[in-house]
Amino acid sequence: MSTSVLSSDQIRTAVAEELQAAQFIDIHTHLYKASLGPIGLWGIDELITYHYLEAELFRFSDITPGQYFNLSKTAKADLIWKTLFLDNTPLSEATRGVIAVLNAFNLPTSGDLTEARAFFASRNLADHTREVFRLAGISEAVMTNDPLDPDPLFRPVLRLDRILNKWDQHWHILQAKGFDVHADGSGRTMAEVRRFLEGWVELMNPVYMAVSLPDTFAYPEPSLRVRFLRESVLPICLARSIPMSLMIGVRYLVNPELKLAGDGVGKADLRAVERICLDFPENRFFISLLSRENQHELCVYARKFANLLPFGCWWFLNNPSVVEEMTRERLEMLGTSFIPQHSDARVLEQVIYKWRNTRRTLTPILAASYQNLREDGRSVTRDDIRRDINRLFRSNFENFILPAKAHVCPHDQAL
Ligand code: FIX
Ligand code: ZN
Repeated sequence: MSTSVLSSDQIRTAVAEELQAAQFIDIHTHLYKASLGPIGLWGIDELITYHYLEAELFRFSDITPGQYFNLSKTAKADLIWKTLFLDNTPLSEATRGVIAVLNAFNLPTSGDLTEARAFFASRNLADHTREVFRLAGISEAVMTNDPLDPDPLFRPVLRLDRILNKWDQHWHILQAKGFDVHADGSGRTMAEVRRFLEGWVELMNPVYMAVSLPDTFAYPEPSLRVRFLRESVLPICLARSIPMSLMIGVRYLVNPELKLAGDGVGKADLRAVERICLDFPENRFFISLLSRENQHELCVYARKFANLLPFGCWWFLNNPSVVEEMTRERLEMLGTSFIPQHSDARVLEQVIYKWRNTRRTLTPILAASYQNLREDGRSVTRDDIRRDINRLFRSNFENFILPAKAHVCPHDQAL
């Protein structure tokens, strides 16, 4: 316990120390645990060929996407390394992140990749994963898909993009599995999709369900997507007390040639969020929006609907200049009742720089909030700061999913 009142010039140091000491929950990643086999991405070649860096490569190099995507993984990494890290200064968020990972393992940040490749090749993935989580200051990561057996470092999420966004390309898979479903949603399709999802909920025990939605997402609307949400997905979420994560604002493949790097962003009409929260007041919604222009109104909606929990600075927003603006307006309008960040890491070691950047960016923002409070007449203690950071990066999430899962997170046991 530390009830001693902090002086003005002690606040920032206390915030930095408490952020550093806290173990965060990373609520949205594309990581996979080691025991799932070679589907998880890790190591220097995956770090350097991250789709954020592929997008940046094409701005500095005259190689075409067609030529690039025909290269081997090693050749792609060598080209990106030379172009973005040697021939130019790695000043972008994504390039600096690779430098931060190399530095975290005392690896050279210039020259070629020989030593880095040898280092990562020498690592045992399960041990490496624990070391990476320790360096990142996270106790657990929530995966976007799948695991079928419990692993305290990783929590599963049931991802619904193929059902909700690409039913026309996937309905036959369910039919082949014996579900009485139809391309046009007729007959028993809604009930059968519910049965399919209930089976996966039973198997996976997901902490929440999730879907990425386009900037044009509308609700209500006479679409199969909305029928699936209303008749199949949200009733299960309610029955099983599982939150639903809606990540809205993607313009998919604005440049198809760039493949995973080809998605863009669009401002969404948040009346869809308003109506869903109204129509399903017992359901709980994690909401993350991709457009910077939607962020302030998301804070307003979060003040109207307690079943709406804003989370993260997603994707193109995960840059200090935008994270600062979003976090400040969230604190001003929501206090600590939101989740500031998730990593969205696709490559294991990215959590090291993504969470270091979050701590670095949030320190002055949180410190300024406490300074203002102190100047307005209420003293601030280190206990206040510790409690608030725990709420922002752990208990807001745990409480939102808690009714679904009696989860004793590994953080409460010595790792
Ligand atoms: O839909 C998602 O989960 C997005 O985060 C990804 O599709 C996106 O490519 C990404 O990894 C952004 O950081
Ligand atoms: Zn993601």
